[in-house]
Amino acid sequence: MAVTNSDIARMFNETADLLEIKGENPFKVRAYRNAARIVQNIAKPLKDLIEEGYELTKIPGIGHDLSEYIKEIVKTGKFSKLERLKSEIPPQLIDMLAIEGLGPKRIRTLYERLHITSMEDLRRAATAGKIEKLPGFGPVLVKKILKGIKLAKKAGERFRLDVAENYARDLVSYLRKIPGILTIEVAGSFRRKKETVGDLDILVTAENWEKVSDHFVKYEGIKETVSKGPTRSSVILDSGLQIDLRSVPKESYGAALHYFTGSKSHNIEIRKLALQKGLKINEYGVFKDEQKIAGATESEVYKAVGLDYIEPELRENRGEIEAVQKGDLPSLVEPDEIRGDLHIHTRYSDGANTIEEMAQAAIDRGYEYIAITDHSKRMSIAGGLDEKAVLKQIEHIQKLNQRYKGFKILKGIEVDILEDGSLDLSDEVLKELDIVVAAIHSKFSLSREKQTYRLLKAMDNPYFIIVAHPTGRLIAQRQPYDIDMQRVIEFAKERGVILEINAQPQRLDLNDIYIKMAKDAGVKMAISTDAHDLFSLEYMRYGLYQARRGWCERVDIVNTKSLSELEKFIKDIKR
Ligand code: DGT
Ligand code: CA
Ligand code: CA
Repeated sequence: MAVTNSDIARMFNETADLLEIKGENPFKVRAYRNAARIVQNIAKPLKDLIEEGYELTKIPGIGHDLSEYIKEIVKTGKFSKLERLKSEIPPQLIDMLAIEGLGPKRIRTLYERLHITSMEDLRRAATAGKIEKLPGFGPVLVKKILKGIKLAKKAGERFRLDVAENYARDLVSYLRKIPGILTIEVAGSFRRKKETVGDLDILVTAENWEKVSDHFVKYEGIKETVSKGPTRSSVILDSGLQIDLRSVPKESYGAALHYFTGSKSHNIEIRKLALQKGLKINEYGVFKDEQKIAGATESEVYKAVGLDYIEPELRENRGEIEAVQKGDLPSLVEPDEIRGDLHIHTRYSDGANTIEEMAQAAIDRGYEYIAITDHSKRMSIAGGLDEKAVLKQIEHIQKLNQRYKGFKILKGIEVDILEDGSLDLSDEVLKELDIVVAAIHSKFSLSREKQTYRLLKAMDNPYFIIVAHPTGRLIAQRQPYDIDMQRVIEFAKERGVILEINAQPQRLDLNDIYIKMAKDAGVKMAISTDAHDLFSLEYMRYGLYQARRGWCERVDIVNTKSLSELEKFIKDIKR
């Protein structure tokens, strides 16, 4: 069984939920939720770490018990504590967790007070007006629950790119071992690096499809085989992720890859172009009067319709076809152009590693610089720094910098933007720092007017350099706060400040659309990992994908600059 970090995190979260439904000790519940968060944040598969003989307890936050649980899950694919809990709780109570507005606490109340154990019980009690009278419920919530019961039946869930990547990696390495398999490639939205994917579309070329398909449906961790056919088989994994596996003839590979990479609306535009040239295009090739004229490679397909190759990240029908026709397709920013990371936490606030460890990990990645940006005082739950602590950290960094050659730690802060748009530290302290990253962490529900004013006012501070995670969204968890991004972008241009592309796969904030808007407005961006441990420096690539989807070139991204260029650029922002 191919166990990913996301699988482990999911099991820990489920365990926490079920313990809470049972009314267990809140500390125990919280311990599992913390564990899930830690596991989810480790960029390297725990399975690999275990195989390499790495001692898991060395990972901050993972103690002896947790390390044993992880080993059990990786080894067996199951978590016995969770299995036991599942057998003790009516299964439909667990399903209710998927309903918006129903968390473990409320489910417990429903069970204790009204003896609800099934969706049907729930629906009936809701319509009979019994639920709205319970403490912590009310008519608005009951409406939401009734809607949720319907939604739960459809549940069109999408998967975050990093989560899908975990599943894809393991499945592809399983498929690779099948004898006679020649090539494997994941197409679809996954190849376009969309922030979430609906399903995985995998293309294979093989000597014997039959055999490949037989092996495929035997993959461990399959919940359901949807279909098994002559050119395509589909399964659903335990996590709910659907996999479409397709067999492609070698001579049509490029045409198939192009077709199944999409997007659908990009494909439609390409097909229109082909028709204008008297050509027909489909997943088997490009045809002129029934004669195949192209199809082995994607470049061939594009060439046949008179175009240069278009990178998958651009294939969203957002102007890429006109651009390529005019010869001004962007030359997208590349991973090896990134020279540093400008948003990093350490143990000084809520990070798991020391400054020294983060710096070493950055040096190992070949970076020229990082900015240490711990939280400011208002973020006291995260152990934020007051003015004295900032000055102490500055001294520490200055001392450390004497050690390095060709590498520099920039003295920074992630300063909290308060409700009125002022910053959480005084200018006297901010001016001692190389780089001030600022973010909204509270009062998400302000009106659009107020929220926008709050951020613009903050950006007007003379030491303000980068807006961190500008919209505050968490993918599939939290909506962005209501803010006029058009105005934020205009003001960023006017004021010369930098917008962050937060690379954490659950944030990706700015998203691809805003990135393109910012680029078009001439605003510079920083791709930053917001790393809270050294593994998370790996997140850089997720930010890069979105930057590429937003048409960014090297010049649009400030952390492609050399240290001296960057220092000059920052100096010019300060007033
Ligand atoms: P997803 O899975 O919702 O994240 O998005 P995609 O883009 O992976 O979409 P999916 O899985 O439905 O289909 C994979 C690709 O197949 C899609 O990007 C383009 C191609 N495709 C699917 N249906 C059609 C169609 O009706 N016409 C054309 N031209 N292409 C299609
Ligand atoms: Ca797909
Ligand atoms: Ca599909």
